Amino acid sequence: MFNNIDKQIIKKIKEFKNIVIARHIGPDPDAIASQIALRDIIKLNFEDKNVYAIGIGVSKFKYIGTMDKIPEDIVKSESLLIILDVPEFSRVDGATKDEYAYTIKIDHHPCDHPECDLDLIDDTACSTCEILCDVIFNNDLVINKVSAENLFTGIVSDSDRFLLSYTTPRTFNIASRLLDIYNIDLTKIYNDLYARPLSERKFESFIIDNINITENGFGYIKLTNEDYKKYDVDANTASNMVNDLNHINELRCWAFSSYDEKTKQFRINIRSRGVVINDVAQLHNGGGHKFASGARLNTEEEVDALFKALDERCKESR
Ligand SMILES: [Mn+2]
Repeated sequence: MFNNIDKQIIKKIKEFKNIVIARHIGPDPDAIASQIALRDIIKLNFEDKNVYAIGIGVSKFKYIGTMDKIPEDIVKSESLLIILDVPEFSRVDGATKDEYAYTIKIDHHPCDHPECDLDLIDDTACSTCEILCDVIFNNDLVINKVSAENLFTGIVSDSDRFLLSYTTPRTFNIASRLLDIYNIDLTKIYNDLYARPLSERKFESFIIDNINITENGFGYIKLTNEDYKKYDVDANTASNMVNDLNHINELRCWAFSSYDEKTKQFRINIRSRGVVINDVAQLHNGGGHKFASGARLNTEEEVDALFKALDERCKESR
């Protein structure tokens, strides 16, 4: 499995004393959970390693674990960098390739070019946490209950509770193994992942009330700062809500544009049921999976152009 790339990864982890683990900007539970779990598992299995999970902390994912600051005396140019759940360095939060001695990527997003010194890509996996579990089990690494719960959290979240098409027998095997061995507290995991303030549910209703739907089954909405303020949500929460619009008969493909004041960019999240969208996203400064993609755009004209292209794709694929 993995053509022995996983063995090479373990070899590199053994080689370096200082290891930094990064993930994508605007993280989701799979990104953070894979980061925290890998950090803790490296510390548990290999003595005397300094391991840091970096990137901006997100308060609502604090239950997964907290981010680290790299101490001043750590020399990055002598350290190993592992990036998780992100196809390209342009989307990595807080690290660049040339700062580090050696770089490794572990990811489930499709990518057609080498990005790191060593890339472990499996775009048939439902989540980065699923790939990590295979690496851990293949190499007989020890894990504890907390890491098992984090890995399970990433799998559940990215597969949307085993609902998306990336869910496979392998996903269930891994989930079953985690449950079987580590006595995972499912109620706590689901509560942490899915309990939310009423304001967020009201914001969801606002989206459903205001989404535009074309005759081709393409739904789109542009979310603004005023909208977030009114419902007391942030741009990240808003864009992650795109998953909640699944299973609406009238929608075959749908996209949110959420303006991010901090980056001055429009973040586009796209989902579909059966319409392939990642090649469209790629032409508009984005990318992702066949049925779950995204993009970051600088102007509203670019947003309109992407929405038009997605509507066209819906029309073509009728
Ligand atoms: Mn992921």
